Amino acid sequence: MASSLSFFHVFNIIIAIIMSHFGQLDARTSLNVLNFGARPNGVIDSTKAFSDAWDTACSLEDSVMIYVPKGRYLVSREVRFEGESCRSRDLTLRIDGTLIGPQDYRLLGKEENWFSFIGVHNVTVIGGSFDAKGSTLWSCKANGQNCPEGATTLRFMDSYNVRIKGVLSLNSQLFHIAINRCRNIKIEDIRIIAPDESPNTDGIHIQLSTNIEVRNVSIKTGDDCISIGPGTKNLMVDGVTCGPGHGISIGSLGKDLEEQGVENVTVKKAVFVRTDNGLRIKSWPRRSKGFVERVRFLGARMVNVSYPILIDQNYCPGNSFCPSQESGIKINDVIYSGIIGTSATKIAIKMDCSERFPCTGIRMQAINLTYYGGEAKTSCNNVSDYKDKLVESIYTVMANSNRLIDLMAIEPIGPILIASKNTTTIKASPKLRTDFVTYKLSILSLPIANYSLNSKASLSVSSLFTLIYPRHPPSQLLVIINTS
Ligand SMILES: *[C@@H]1O[C@H](CO)[C@@H](O)[C@H](O)[C@H]1NC(C)=O
Ligand SMILES: *[C@@H]1O[C@H](CO)[C@@H](O)[C@H](O)[C@H]1NC(C)=O
Ligand SMILES: *[C@@H]1O[C@H](CO)[C@@H](O)[C@H](O)[C@H]1NC(C)=O
Ligand SMILES: *[C@@H]1O[C@H](CO)[C@@H](O)[C@H](O)[C@H]1NC(C)=O
Ligand SMILES: *[C@@H]1O[C@H](CO)[C@@H](O)[C@H](O)[C@H]1NC(C)=O
Ligand SMILES: *[C@@H]1O[C@H](CO)[C@@H](O)[C@H](O)[C@H]1NC(C)=O
Ligand SMILES: *[C@@H]1O[C@H](CO)[C@@H](O)[C@H](O)[C@H]1NC(C)=O
Ligand SMILES: CC(=O)N[C@H]1CO[C@H](CO)[C@@H](O)[C@@H]1O
Repeated sequence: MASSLSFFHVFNIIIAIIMSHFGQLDARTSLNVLNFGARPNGVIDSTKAFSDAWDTACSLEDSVMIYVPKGRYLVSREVRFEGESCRSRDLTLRIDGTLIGPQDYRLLGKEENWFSFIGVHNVTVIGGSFDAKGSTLWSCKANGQNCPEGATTLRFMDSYNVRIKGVLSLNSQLFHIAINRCRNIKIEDIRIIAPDESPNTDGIHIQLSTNIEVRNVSIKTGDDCISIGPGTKNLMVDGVTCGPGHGISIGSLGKDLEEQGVENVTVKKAVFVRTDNGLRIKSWPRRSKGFVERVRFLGARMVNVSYPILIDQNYCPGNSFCPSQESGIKINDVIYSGIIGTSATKIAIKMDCSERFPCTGIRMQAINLTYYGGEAKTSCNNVSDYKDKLVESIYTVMANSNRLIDLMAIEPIGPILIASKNTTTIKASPKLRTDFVTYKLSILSLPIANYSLNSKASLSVSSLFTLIYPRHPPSQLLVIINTS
């Protein structure tokens, strides 16, 4: 008897464990916006339904999902999702439908945002299309009428632990996505679409925020694809296609005297198609305590880009607000590695730094930018220890450009270790000679040899690329293993 009791006891415990295991996935409370009065007919305004669903979700001490089924929902005013009084452990906004802005641009145009998330945490926005119908506002602006500034489609402020995934933003009035004073934000699998000529429609704008990841995003828009403002720290952008648009910009910086710096930014695997700029750092020529430190541009392909690599510390659109000053922004430790493709202008690399604070620690390797009309050129002002003449050597060899995207670069300190996708590692010890450098390579079982400037490695599976910095010990050697 006792043993059969304990049998049932064990059995019950097992059932309970299984239930709670699945409970993790299923037991979250799900709220359907249709039950709050949202109508998927594109006609009846669902603004209040979204706010009400959020308020209810926040009042629950649970994992809560707000579900937006397929259909078109008119949302003609700002929806503010405020987190201050949220009790839920985490909240998911799952959207299968399309949210559409009002025909009359003035309704949204007078709001700052369309969907704003203020002071939220543990929030996921997954799926959905946001069609702000910005074109009527842009034409108003193009006609120079008295137009409102417009609303940002999705804004996150003072928030942390947020994930935005699988969202499509169409024709925003102003910015598509803005991140302000946030931390731990993940943006992934996003598509952003607006025409070339749409004004101030930055794709993703980030400022005063820490630990931000942007992965696998495709951005076609009228302004910067990604703009990185003051106070951005620990940002990883991995996998972005940009164009049309103004490229990826750090800046504009230095508008204010008191300004936080931009620190530890990595942009990996970027593709720019016919954009105005590729990788840009820009600051106003104004006094400022801001700075840019530790930036890594690793692997980018340019297709007919006007300024593939640009540092512009004399950024002054319309020549207003620019007293004749030098930028106070100190730019230091920026690496460009594996930047290839075509420039639409002769000057493929332009660095116009502050005379007062010349750029320091600018390093380049494996750059192969060509210009249709002839040789691409570099223009450099006030870059410390960087002479125009030497720049020629930046144009290094690159055999299989398509594979570049597979490269990983590492810290340019000490011996080199670069791996191709085929994880074969290559070690090299730089040895400084008088004015150029020889590398000693040992590539697994391949012969050890010395290779110098522009020498082609006679290795069956590899091609050798070097960047030679006379006067400076090169910090990195880039080798591409051509596995095809
Ligand atoms: C956010 O989620 C994590 C785990 O997913 C949980 O540990 C934490 O308590 C949540 N934070 C809040 C403020 O609810
Ligand atoms: C990248 O994002 C798109 C949606 O924009 C998605 O369809 C695709 O599967 C994603 N790719 C990866 C590798 O996650
Ligand atoms: C720099 O940012 C990356 C994320 O892109 C992060 O993993 C790393 O820890 C940061 N480094 C420092 C020194 O904070
Ligand atoms: C490159 O872009 C410019 C406009 O920026 C255009 O005039 C030119 O035809 C393009 N060249 C190629 C080869 O696509
Ligand atoms: C640079 O890239 C072009 C293609 O854009 C290619 O034809 C050329 O061979 C490359 N140069 C070197 C030195 O690898
Ligand atoms: C490499 O160069 C050094 C001196 O520059 C020389 O002593 C050494 O024998 C060379 N090694 C090979 C494998 O050629
Ligand atoms: C990776 O490289 C090694 C030698 O460098 C080669 O033997 C191997 O076949 C390569 N693997 C692939 C998948 O290309
Ligand atoms: C110190 C230095 O190199 N200053 C240069 C900064 O750039 C301006 C504009 O090209 C030059 O005139 C300065 O000589």
